[in-house]
Amino acid sequence: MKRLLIAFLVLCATEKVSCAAQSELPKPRAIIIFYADDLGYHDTSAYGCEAVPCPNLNSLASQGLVFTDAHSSSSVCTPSRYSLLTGTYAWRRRGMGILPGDAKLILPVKGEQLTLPAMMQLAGYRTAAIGKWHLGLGRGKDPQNWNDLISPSPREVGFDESFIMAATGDRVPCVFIRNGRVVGLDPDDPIRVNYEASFRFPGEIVAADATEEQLENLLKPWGRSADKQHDKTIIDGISRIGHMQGGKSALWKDQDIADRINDAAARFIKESAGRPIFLYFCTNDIHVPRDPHQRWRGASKLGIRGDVTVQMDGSLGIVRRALSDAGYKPEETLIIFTSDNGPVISDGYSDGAEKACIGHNPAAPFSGGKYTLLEGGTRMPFIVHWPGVVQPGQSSALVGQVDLARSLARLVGFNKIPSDSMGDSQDMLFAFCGRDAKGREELPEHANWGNLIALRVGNMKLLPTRQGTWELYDLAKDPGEKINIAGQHPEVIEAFKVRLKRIKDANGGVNQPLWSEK
Ligand code: NG6
Ligand code: CA
Repeated sequence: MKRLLIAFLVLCATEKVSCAAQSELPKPRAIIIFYADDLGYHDTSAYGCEAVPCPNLNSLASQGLVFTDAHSSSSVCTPSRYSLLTGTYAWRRRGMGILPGDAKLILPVKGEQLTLPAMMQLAGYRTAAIGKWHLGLGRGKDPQNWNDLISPSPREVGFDESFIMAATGDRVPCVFIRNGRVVGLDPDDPIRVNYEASFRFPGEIVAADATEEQLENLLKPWGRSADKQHDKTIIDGISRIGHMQGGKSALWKDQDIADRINDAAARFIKESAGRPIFLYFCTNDIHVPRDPHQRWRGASKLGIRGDVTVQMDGSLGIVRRALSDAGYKPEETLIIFTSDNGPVISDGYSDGAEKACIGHNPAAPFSGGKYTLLEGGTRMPFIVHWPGVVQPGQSSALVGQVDLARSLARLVGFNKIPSDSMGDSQDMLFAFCGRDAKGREELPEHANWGNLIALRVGNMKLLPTRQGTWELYDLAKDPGEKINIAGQHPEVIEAFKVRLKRIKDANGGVNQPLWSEK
């Protein structure tokens, strides 16, 4: 009885602390998620890589809370973005993976499930998605019509404004889409897209079929040796994944992509001045093809890959300047900087990165990177910047990007999350704000290849292999996951497997259909 009473008193005391802490947190007028693409834990000076100077990120890091154990939900793009925006694990959905550029929208639209942006709208924020999307567009069985209003698009998911690339820089269509319409499209030159490898548009010269001489003329010098996926339609001197015809006036120039995304963000911020905003800002950097604007060439000591990282840092500077110009004071502005998946050096083009990055482990001190289940796959640079509210420093709390949905809901005072929404998101607001040093107790990590799911419990990690065996690592002693201690701890393996099964079975389980298939 006495023990119960003590437990009760402790609980009350904790509750009191929580309430006090909650009321101390003001509601930001601007919330920015700055989402880099393929940026690894050790890819910037803010995380110790001096060869890639990122002054804007350094400033964010020195004034903000730098996380050392924050994770994307997956080691590739689409599932990570899906999880962040829905607060649910993407691996619950059958057929989830890296989407082609003509995929249908896989996010729930309003009325299907409450997403993070739709929640922010309900909480009174003006919302925007700017930059890389890669979550599909449109619904229905017919092929995508790029020449009309594309719907559903980010608008139906909860974004008031959008200026996006449909998929990735290396996938067609190579155009920007503003609020569901291709920007700069000439109706007399309609866009057609096809993703069948053997398909050819009449007269199309794809890199795969071209003669040496044609390649010489058509491709930028570094684009000469693209792999078998990236050897289709040539646009702006770079061969892509997929086929595209038409839309000449709307095609992007790769060296201008960052500037166009930055301009769209600055415009949204300026036009929103005075109103609360939620900006989901997704850079194309540092994904392939890496083709930085001339002014960033040579900006790093790590070649082209380092240069696009510095270009990404420039985007951060522009967003921050736009915020301050529009009157959003630093103490009213929450900026969350992170990346969608781990790093990759060579990803389809021989762009010189491999040679320039000799000796650079972009995920250091971890192993693996993009596509993998090792820590490098999902352990992300993650900085929370909110001067005056979040104390500068470092946090080793275990948190997931999937937790942003519920944490931000609490921050903005939204307490009507339907029972079918954000089911995998945990309220980690205090961890994100530096008031809880621990974060989650457990966190699944996902790799698309083989649809494998690892489980972190504290510093221990259970890792399934593609051969059907299990490995166990103690990351506190072995961050590089080199020493498999599964043999010594069969009981831990069994206990973790039970936990993992419980997580998988929760919230509708696995094998749920994609929203685009409903
Ligand atoms: C892969 C591409 C890779 C990249 C990736 C998507 C091949 C062989 N590789 O399929 O180049 O485009 O998809 O990256 O095609 S992500 O960051 O959007 O997940
Ligand atoms: Ca990515």
